[in-house]
Amino acid sequence: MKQRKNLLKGTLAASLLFSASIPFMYLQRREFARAADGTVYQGTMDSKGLFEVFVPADRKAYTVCVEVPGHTAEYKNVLASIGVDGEYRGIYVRINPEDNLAGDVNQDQIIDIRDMNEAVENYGEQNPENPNLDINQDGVVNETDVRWIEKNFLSKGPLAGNGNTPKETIGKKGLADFLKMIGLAPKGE
Ligand SMILES: [Ca+2]
Ligand SMILES: [Ca+2]
Repeated sequence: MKQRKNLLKGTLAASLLFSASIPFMYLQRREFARAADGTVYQGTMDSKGLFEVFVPADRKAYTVCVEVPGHTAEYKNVLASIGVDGEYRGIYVRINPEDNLAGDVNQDQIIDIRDMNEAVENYGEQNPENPNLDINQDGVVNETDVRWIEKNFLSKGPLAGNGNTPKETIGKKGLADFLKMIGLAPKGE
């Protein structure tokens, strides 16, 4: 008997074209579909960021997730319908290019002063223990990474809980104070 499968397809957030310093094929990331029972189906991605995940052709709902270190996660719920007899049925899952926001160092799905704090504490570190610190994946915690936190400062990813509010300061220290600690000035100053 032929295995019937649905093909879920999507394009990786275009914003990653700018936040990653390396080609897609070398990018650390994970694309997968999760069924309601927790079963995970790994996907594949081509060099242009087009990804595919095959899931069984049934009436279950699947959550398609794209995770990239240092970025907020993106997901889409898909109700996969039964495929045509013996044939693959393609469903396009579109991922909003504005999502997978760069700058989420501590992976709480928001970008705030806590991410900046951790980046400043580990500034200049090579191949950091927390891979989320190296947002552009060039092997070092550097200005490029810090600028992404600055650019998306106080943004929330789609998986951030309602009670998860971005923090603007730690004590009395804000973005400019943390930038100053590593010899940088805020953009536009
Ligand atoms: Ca965060
Ligand atoms: Ca970096």
